[in-house]
Amino acid sequence: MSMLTSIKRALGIDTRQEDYTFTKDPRFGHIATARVAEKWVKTTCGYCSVGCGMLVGVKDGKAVAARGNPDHPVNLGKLCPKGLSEHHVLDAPGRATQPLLRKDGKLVPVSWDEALDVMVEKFTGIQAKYGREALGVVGTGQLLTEDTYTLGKLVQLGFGTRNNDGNTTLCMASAVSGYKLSFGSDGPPGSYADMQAADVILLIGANIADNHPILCHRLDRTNRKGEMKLIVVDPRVTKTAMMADIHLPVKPRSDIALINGIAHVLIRDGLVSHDYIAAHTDDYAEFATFVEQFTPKHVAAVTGLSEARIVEVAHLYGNAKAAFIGWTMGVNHSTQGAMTVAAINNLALITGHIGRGGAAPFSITGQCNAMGTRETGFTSSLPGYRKYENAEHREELARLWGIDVDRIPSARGMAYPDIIEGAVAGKIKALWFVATNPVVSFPNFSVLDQALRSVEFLVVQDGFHPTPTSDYAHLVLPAAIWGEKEGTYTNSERRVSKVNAIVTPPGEARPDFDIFLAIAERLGVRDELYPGWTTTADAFREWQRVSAGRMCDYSGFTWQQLEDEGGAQWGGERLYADGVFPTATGRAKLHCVPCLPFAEQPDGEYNFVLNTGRTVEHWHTRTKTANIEMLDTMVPQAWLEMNPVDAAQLKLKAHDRVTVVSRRSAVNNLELRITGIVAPGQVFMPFHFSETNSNLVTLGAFDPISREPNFKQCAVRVEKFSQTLI
Ligand SMILES: Nc1nc2c(c(=O)[nH]1)N[C@H]1C(S)=C(S)[C@@H](COP(=O)(O)OP(=O)(O)OC[C@H]3O[C@@H](n4cnc5c(=O)[nH]c(N)nc54)[C@H](O)[C@@H]3O)O[C@H]1N2
Ligand SMILES: Nc1nc2c(c(=O)[nH]1)N[C@H]1C(S)=C(S)[C@@H](COP(=O)(O)OP(=O)(O)OC[C@H]3O[C@@H](n4cnc5c(=O)[nH]c(N)nc54)[C@H](O)[C@@H]3O)O[C@H]1N2
Ligand code: SF4
Ligand SMILES: [Mo]
Repeated sequence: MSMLTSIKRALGIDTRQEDYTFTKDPRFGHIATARVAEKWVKTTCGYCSVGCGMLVGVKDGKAVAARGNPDHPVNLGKLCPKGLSEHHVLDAPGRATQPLLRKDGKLVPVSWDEALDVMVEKFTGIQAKYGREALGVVGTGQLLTEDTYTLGKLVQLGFGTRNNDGNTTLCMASAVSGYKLSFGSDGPPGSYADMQAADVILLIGANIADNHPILCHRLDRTNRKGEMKLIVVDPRVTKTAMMADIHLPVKPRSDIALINGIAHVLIRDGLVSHDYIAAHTDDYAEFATFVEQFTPKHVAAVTGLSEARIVEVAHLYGNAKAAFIGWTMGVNHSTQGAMTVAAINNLALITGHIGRGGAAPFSITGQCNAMGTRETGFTSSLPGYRKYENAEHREELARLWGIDVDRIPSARGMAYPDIIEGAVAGKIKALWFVATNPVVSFPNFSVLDQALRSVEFLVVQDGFHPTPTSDYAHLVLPAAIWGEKEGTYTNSERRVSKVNAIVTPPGEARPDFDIFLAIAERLGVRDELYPGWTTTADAFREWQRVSAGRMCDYSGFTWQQLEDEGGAQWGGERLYADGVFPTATGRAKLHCVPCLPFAEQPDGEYNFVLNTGRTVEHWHTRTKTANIEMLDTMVPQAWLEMNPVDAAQLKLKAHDRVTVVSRRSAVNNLELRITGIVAPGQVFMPFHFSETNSNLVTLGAFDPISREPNFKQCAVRVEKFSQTLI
């Protein structure tokens, strides 16, 4: 061990990171100073949709440090623990470094040429045999916008299958559908700044303290201007609920009753804006009649809240100068997700709390580029929020691309859950997963397992291997990840930000974009679909032309400007300031939304409602965060939260190991946490851990409109874990 290393060790400095240099000082002896990176690369965080700007320090070709960009308007220099440790992902163990092809049952290394030749041969062979739509593709909200746009063209126009969707259907689909139902188009109307301008903020099913920490910072009391009231609607006492002025611990899935009840009180007590309703909405009379039944008494019975609380919250919302509603997965992850979003939009519309500073119904997105996927589309919409069923939209795209209009589908293909069920039913024979890990993230694992085993050819394109999903693959394509490629992400407030390459990808891993072009080449469509393209900048330029004049118009942006200015928001700070909506009448639609019980109610045998979600330290299926030591050691395993009343009844003690059993399967060996965070009759577990996979027990029930799964409620029982049972 060198003397320098022993000094570093003695000082408790991590010698592996080599982030320090030492100088001799006559007074203090050796002094450690942070090693100055050779350069700092500006980029955007690749985890969540807050979209923090960051600077990554590079030394000797390695990323050695990450800092918040003090000039970035989103985060003003702050980062959460995942952002601060994000550079470690670039040399984390477990990266996929070479293409692997299954031969005689085993995944063996092959050249890129062989890998892609086989892939194209298999896919086109299967399509020739079973029809073009026998190929299903599932992408992600974690690719660059340029990647997603390129992939959409490849799948829909190159392979000619409509069955193209993304993990975003497990996430944002209900918000997209709800916005379309109310406003005629997707597009979150507000901005983060509205959270500081609002005098009332209602957060529904959004635990932003864990999941959007830097956005949450804007709500911190020290950041509050004036007398803002924070109301949090969540069955759990989350960290965010603990910050609230009013926490509404609603019974699971009673949100629609609460929202309709608020509308009832607003109308009853004259707190609606008749001017806004008359000028900018349709179907108010029907709506007002519909919510008559949602009296405070009725709503109190459904939600478990007191009548007085419901009236108090309605009055706060109705009397606010500017009220903001933010929501995330507690709303979207439901068989009634799309309609719950429409109900939220109703509140904003009848009070005119939309299109003004501080006033917006705002879907907080999840993944770093969930928005980019929505805009470039080719899943539930055509690129640029165009509609499959609109002939003019299709013709416009055909003109822009110089192709025959017949090649553009006039209806969307299968959504993600339907692709999976289609594989089980023998309709989908080949599957391609790009940057998603469904074995951990898709509900009701046994059906997915059947699907993955049923297809004739399964390709998994991922930055890591093995993953629980790549273990099933016939072909694994090693991809570059965040920090190894260049392009843009769009955050929750429609801010398009620049993402830069910091290091080169490990081994033979290649950027997703390069992989798509190489496949297009083999399909013989490269010149037609991507004329002269070599880099993602080419994709960005075409996307600018395709989005020009649309709501999500990128035509005025340049990459340089996005990098220099910390991004730019398409649509400006807020949409619908003029009250004109992209519907046939130019008015928004009010919807009558019934509150239905969730699909699988607890009973004598399965007596708990299981809720699943997240914690600040981990990202989704942990392919990244399990490999970042400082994050994984903070939260190394999953747990189950249970109320003390239930634990006493089941004679369980803190730290007991338990098994969660549903009608479908069981999750073994979870640590029990006895806590008032969950109400009696409910239990909660994080979904991050493949070892204790929550989706073994969750339910395969989907929203009929958005196709989003009902991840947040299913019926389970809890037993003491017994080693002998496994
Ligand atoms: N640290 C971290 N941050 C992340 C992610 C991550 O994996 N880790 N993932 C990102 C992604 S993709 C997403 S989509 C977001 C998700 O962000 P969130 O939506 O905040 O995350 P969840 O924990 O899934 O669910 C939010 C809350 O919904 C509540 N809930 C459950 N049932 C109901 C109900 O019936 N009604 C109401 N009102 N609430 C209910 C849960 O108790 C939970 O507290 O986070 C993003 N940020
Ligand atoms: N029970 C339950 N299940 C849930 C949820 C829940 O709350 N409860 N939440 C749902 C939600 S909201 C979401 S968004 C999903 C997320 O579910 P997934 O999409 O399955 O989650 P990730 O772990 O983010 O998977 C992304 C994969 O892409 C790889 N990857 C990362 N970057 C790149 C890249 O640039 N290129 C390529 N090719 N690969 C890359 C990663 O290694 C990882 O394997 O989970 C859903 N599942
Ligand atoms: S809040 Fe989200 S975007 Fe910001 S540093 Fe954390 S994970 Fe990254
Ligand atoms: Mo998500």
